[in-house]
Amino acid sequence: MKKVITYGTFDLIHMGHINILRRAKALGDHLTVAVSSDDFNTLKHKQAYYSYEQRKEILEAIRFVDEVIPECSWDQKIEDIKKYDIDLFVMGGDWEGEFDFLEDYCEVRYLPRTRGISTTKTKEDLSHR
Ligand code: C2G
Repeated sequence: MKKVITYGTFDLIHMGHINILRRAKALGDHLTVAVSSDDFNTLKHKQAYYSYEQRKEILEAIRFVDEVIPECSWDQKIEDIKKYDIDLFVMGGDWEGEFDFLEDYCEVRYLPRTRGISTTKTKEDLSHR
């Protein structure tokens, strides 16, 4: 069984998130999503609308997602890859190159971002209505 992992905040789920989850799952048999904790979002200078628990539950309801774990620090990826026996690490293209160091532990692939959509844009569009 080929196990895939991806990381993110996944706030206000949109088609950009769905597209990366669909493509990541299609590259293997099992997809683990590490969703940023509220404290880690603070470290990322992100203020999510939905709490960690809500974002976790939403992700668990998406049929491409098999397992959701917390992302609490920048430094847990190598440990996660070993602990969850991961074969493939996937991130959107905005992270191109940032996680190449993981190639010592598993395959690393960056997939093109979905153009024209982001959580920030969603919030801005809604605030101007
Ligand atoms: N994404 C995408 N297309 C978009 C928006 C996001 O493909 N239009 C992808 C991102 O590239 C990322 C994933 O969706 O792979 C989640 O995006 P965010 O929730 O913004 O996550 P981010 O803040 O990039 O956190 O340790 C890694 C970090 O936790 C990633």
